[in-house]
Amino acid sequence: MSQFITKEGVKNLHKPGEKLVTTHCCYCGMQCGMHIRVEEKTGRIAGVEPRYDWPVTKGKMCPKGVTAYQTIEHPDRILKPLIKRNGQFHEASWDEALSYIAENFQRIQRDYGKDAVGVFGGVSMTNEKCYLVGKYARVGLGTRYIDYNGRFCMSSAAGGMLKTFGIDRGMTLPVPDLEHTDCFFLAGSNSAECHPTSTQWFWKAKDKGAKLIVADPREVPIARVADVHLDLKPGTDSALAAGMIHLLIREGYVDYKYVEERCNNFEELKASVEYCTPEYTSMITGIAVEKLIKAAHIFGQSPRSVVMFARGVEQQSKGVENVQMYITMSLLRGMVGKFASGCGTFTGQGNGQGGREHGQKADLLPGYRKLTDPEAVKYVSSVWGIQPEEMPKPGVSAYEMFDLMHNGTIRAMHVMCSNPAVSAPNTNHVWKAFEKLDFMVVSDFFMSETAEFADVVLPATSWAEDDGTTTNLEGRVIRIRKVRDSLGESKSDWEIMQLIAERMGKGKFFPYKDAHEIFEEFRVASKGGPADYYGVTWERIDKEDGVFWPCPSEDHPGSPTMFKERFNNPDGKANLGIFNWREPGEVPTAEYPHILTTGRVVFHYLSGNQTRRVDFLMEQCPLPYAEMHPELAAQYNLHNGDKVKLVTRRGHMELDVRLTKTIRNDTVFVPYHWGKELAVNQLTNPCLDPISRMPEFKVCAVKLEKA
Ligand SMILES: Nc1nc2c(c(=O)[nH]1)N[C@H]1C(S)=C(S)[C@@H](COP(=O)(O)OP(=O)(O)OC[C@H]3O[C@@H](n4cnc5c(=O)[nH]c(N)nc54)[C@H](O)[C@@H]3O)O[C@H]1N2
Ligand SMILES: Nc1nc2c(c(=O)[nH]1)N[C@H]1C(S)=C(S)[C@@H](COP(=O)(O)OP(=O)(O)OC[C@H]3O[C@@H](n4cnc5c(=O)[nH]c(N)nc54)[C@H](O)[C@@H]3O)O[C@H]1N2
Ligand code: SF4
Ligand SMILES: [Mo]
Repeated sequence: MSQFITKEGVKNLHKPGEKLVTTHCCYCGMQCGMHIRVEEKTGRIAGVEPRYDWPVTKGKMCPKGVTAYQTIEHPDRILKPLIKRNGQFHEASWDEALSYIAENFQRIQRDYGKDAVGVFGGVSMTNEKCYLVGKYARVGLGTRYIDYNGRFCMSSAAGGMLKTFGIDRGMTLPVPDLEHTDCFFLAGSNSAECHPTSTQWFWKAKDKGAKLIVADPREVPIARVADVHLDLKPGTDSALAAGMIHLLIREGYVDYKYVEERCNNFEELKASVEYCTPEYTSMITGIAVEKLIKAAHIFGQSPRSVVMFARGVEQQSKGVENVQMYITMSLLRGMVGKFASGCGTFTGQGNGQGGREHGQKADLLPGYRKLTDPEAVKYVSSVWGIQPEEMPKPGVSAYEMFDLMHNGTIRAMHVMCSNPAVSAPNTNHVWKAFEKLDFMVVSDFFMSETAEFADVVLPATSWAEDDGTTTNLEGRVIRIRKVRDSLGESKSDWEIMQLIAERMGKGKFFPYKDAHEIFEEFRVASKGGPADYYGVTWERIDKEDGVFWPCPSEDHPGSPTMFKERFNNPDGKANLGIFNWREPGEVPTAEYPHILTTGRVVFHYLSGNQTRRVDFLMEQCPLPYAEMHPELAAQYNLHNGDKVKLVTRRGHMELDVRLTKTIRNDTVFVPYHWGKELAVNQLTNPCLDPISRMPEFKVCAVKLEKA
């Protein structure tokens, strides 16, 4: 098979006897366009080809994306329901598994009330499935306790956007516009490893002279070509942004007309950053004064700038404040709502944007409606065919659900599309919570560290075995296509929820024949809400290369650029942040003298349950490690490859030392894609942001010992 380049660009070719199914990668929020090659005779998957005509990713893919197809027909796929008896899983029929689940859910709800059963969802699922998770919990099971893995991912970005703009849409501009940007300020984003195909836009802009500023405790790959690398101490982002804002004001870079017309709080902001001189900022953040000044001049002088941030900034106990302060930098320059300018978050999971808008969150209903708003409850109840009084009240956030499992409030769980035994903070607490449950169900296509705790494991289909939509990092709703029939007896997540709801006596609320029917209901459920998808249809998505929400009607063009005229707050203005320095939940002490931060590598995805099964990726990165500066290592006489014991107030583990000069000498970085004794979340701090309830994955105090 080959590709060839014509005058119009690269063409995809396929072999005789194969068809190409057009879809998107299952992993990150870039949602790279791809074709999957399918053998026509057998229906089996033969490989993948990037999609050159997809406007966001233009034929680029990363090592995870080009091998993702290998997980679909992987021999480890769970093909039949599994029931645990005497500590061992045994294959069972669907009928047996469903009866067993319904019996137990009903018994527990009879004895302890409806809320004793909880639901934990995930946003690797399509919009159709994510929408149904909310309805399944609230109507199918009648419980208030539902939350999802996006709480650990996008919740602080959401909180910061809502506070500032009055709406939470990941980027204020479409990705292809980035080519025309003059300056990028990237904070807490390892984009070259985590959103690899985004870098083509930075390169294109850089070729035309754009400047790049990167704020990260590590000199991540993208920082190596930056004009300024702001190597801040983890947990000091709001102070860095305040220092930049101080300089923007002092050096005369504020667009006063824009601020006057479109923003609130300028005087309070100004007063709050008055003392944030470069010297003060340097003292808090550890960044050299000259670098701060250089960055402010570059940013302040750029006619079109974009501020982008990611989990480095957001996964902190002041994630919301950090986000608001970084957005404020963009607002002071008058950038938001203008061409090739503005700000955004790098959405994490494939459907991290869409999956957070339609009711998986403890306090949200479809269309980003609030469960505390009686009008919203009335509307969604009418779409669902229930009485408003029947709608459960808001529950608690993801990590707080584990506390409720400990104290016996939650006695049964259905976890789907998430592996919190690896990915939740303070896993020792999480593992004990799962052990305490009376009954636990997991839907996954692979056995996972979480599924091992379950009483029943249900075989879900993979991303390539059903139709649907996701919403990418831009807010563009796109089509995921069925590539092959369900493997073994696996069923789509929506069908699994529908079948359980039926057994719970709620079948009439779940009448769907396919994902499209769910989409049609969900359009109506979102109608009139802040995340309005009513005007999006599957046909339009195909015709228009995706549709950007908000899109309230079929003749509405969608909203690629947000806030051209007004923001979504009642007065139409944006709320600038007001600086109020506070420390992270843990700071280094004599006993725990260093900082631990965690994150990702290019070769693995999240809990690793998918990528740890791909040989090529495992060859590149088989194990986690402790990345540290040679100066820090020298204090403990540690060398490359030595074993180091990391100890925090919550746990300890041993890891190989990896020395590099690209990290601060007070910080240790560990990737989190492995489970059990290799899970760095044994160490992380579950200290939560007061607004977003995001745990502080990015900062805690750690002690090192030579093992
Ligand atoms: N290869 C790969 N790609 C992925 C994923 C994956 O697992 N693997 N996951 C996807 C998902 S769900 C997500 S959420 C995204 C995450 O994408 P990113 O947020 O880019 O990834 P992280 O590695 O979590 O963190 C980014 C950076 O934050 C830095 N950092 C740590 N502490 C601080 C701090 O206090 N301040 C600042 N400014 N920076 C800090 C770290 O050094 C790290 O380089 O990636 C998506 N893409
Ligand atoms: N220390 C530390 N911890 C972190 C982070 C960090 O930076 N540092 N980042 C956090 C972030 S940003 C995130 S997003 C979370 C993610 O953490 P998780 O939610 O645990 O992420 P995944 O590994 O994607 O887990 C998804 C599980 O569902 C399965 N799965 C995938 N697709 C589907 C599907 O369509 N249906 C079903 N039923 N199953 C499916 C996979 O096999 C896998 O077992 O981790 C968080 N944890
Ligand atoms: S950049 Fe993200 S969406 Fe694209 S191939 Fe890699 S993991 Fe998949
Ligand atoms: Mo994420």
